[in-house]
This record gives sequence, structure tokens and C-alpha cells, in this order.
Amino acid sequence: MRRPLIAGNWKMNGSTALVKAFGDAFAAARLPAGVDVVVIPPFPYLETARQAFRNTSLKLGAQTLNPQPSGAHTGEVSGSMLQEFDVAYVLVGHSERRQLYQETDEQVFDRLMAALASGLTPILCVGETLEERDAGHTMDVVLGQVEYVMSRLEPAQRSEVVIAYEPVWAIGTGRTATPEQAQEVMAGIRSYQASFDAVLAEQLKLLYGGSMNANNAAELLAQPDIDGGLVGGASLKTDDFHAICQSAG
Ligand code: G2H
Repeated sequence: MRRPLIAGNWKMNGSTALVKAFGDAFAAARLPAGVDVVVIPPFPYLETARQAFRNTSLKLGAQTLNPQPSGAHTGEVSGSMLQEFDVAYVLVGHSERRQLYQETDEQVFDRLMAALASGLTPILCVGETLEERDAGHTMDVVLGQVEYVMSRLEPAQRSEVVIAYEPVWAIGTGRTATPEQAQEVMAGIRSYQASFDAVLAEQLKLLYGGSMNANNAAELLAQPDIDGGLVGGASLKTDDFHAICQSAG
């Protein structure tokens, strides 16, 4: 059985007040016992979040990391720095990083390796654009992104990776992939993984991302190959995010 994971990616949103509101709300509201829940705020809020989440079961994540352990990389943050703030998860290769900051598969791989080296669980984000979907290239694009990283890992490293499938056309647009569209791609990712190792493929945690909200989460999470969600906009409201977490239980 794969344990569900709901991760709330705040992107460049939020405030100290919002972090504290999440701490208060989730200290008071119970989460399903079998679900891992992660909040991924911008870097400046990690320490406040660490304090505010002490009485909750919320875990902490980060939105990216630099592949280097330290040095002259102005504006960057390393895996060991994230570790100091009890960060457990880190996103790598989010489509916004790939598109807005030209992150290549090679750079995504380097970041993922840095995450593993620091004991962080990487959430590898993959997904196709609308043009790629319309041209019938969805599986080629998605599996290409998955393969670039997974084929370079040792089996023990592969078992540490969570993969989030986020169709780019569904991100922040209010246009969600249908459960069937999402399931089709997730099943493709799992069967690709099975070509390396059938046992690992069954253990691989797959998240859906792209306009997941309190209304559509249950149907998406009911799909056999969807083990959780990477939630953007709807992770900024305590009630909505809590409802999504309940759907995963
Ligand atoms: C996809 C998702 C979270 P949203 O980027 O990463 O964002 O739920 O706002 O589409």
C-alpha cells in the first residue's frame, strides 16, 4: 500500500500571518492518520513554519535547491541549509522552474542528486505543454523527463523519489486534467518504472498536480495510480487545503 501524500506548493505567495494561520488551523483540525501532508512555503518562511507547525502533523518542504553544497552562488540555497530547518521534501523540476528559469533535465537531475545527498525526499515534477498534448506527444515528453532522471539513479536512489505529474496546461489555469487523462499518464509512468523494477514501480508514489481543489480532489485521488496531490492555489486557504487532505484519507 502506498501512503498518500498531499503537498501544498505556495509558490511565491504567503506571509508570516498565513504560516501562523496554518499552524493554528492544523493544530485544531485532525488530519487522516494515514496521510502525509507537506506545506511548501517560500524560503523566508521556513523557520516561522517550523515553529508554527510544531503542534501539527504538517511536514515542511522547499520549492527548489541549488546542486552545490555551498559557495559563491548568490541568491541560492543548498540542501544542507534546508536540512537545518527540518525540511523533509523538496520540489525539483517544477514546470515554472523549467519554463521561467530555463531549468534543463540535466540541472533537474543535479538538483535531485543534491536533495538525496542531503537526506531530502525529492518531488520530481514532470508534465507536457498544451502544444505537446495536442500534437500527441504527451507520453513521449513525460516519460522523457522521467527517464532522464530515473535511468541515472541506482535502485536505492530511485526508491526515494516521488514523482508529480503536472500537465502544464492545467497549472494555475483552473483547467484540471480529467481523472482519466491523469490516470492514463500516471499508469504510463508506473509501467515505465516497472521496466527497471516491478517492486519499486508498485512502491513509487505518484502525485497529480494542476488546479487540484476541494471539489475535484476526491475523484482524482480515487484513480488507482494517483497516490496524492501537488496543490498550488488551493493550498493557500486552510479550509480548502484541509478538505483536500481529508479526501486523501
Ligand atoms: C501546479 C500546482 C502546484 P495549481 O503547479 O504545483 O499549482 O494547483 O495552482 O495549478
